[in-house]
Amino acid sequence: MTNSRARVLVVLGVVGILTFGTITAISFAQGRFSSGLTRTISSCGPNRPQGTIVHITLSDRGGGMMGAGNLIMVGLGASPDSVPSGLVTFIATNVGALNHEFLILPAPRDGVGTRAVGTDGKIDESSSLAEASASCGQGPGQGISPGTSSWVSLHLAPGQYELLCDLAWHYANGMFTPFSVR
Ligand SMILES: [Cu+2]
Repeated sequence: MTNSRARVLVVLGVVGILTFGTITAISFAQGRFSSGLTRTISSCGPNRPQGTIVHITLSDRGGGMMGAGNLIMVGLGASPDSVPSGLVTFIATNVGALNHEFLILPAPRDGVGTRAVGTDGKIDESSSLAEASASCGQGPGQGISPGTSSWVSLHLAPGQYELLCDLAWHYANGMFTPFSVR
């Protein structure tokens, strides 16, 4: 190999490395190499949250068809799960890929998770005390879409409560948690 040809190859190699590096950097900047598992959570919430703040996390690893016999992984967590009586603001954030909602009801006599589920996959909501199911909004709505929050405030007396999501089959698949007011 002549000296000049070797020099040309070295230059081409350097140009190639620089080009690859630039494309890689641009791709990272554009998020092309992101795992796809990270979900952008919008920062919407109440302007001036009142009373005790409870953060509700609505999650799933679901998808696909839902029905009486189909299992989906759904979950509902509350932090904290016990508060003093009085005004409480629940801020429910959907970190999953499915729509969800948030309801609070007095705990059933036989304990959380024991409500009857109808053929439509839902429970009897008639004793619901409050609902947050608006995407980036307060109170009832069309469901909390992935990556958004909904919130609701209410006065709670001491007692045992159940927090849940009543979209079809979510309760049946475990989307509930106990909550106590002391
Ligand atoms: Cu749900």
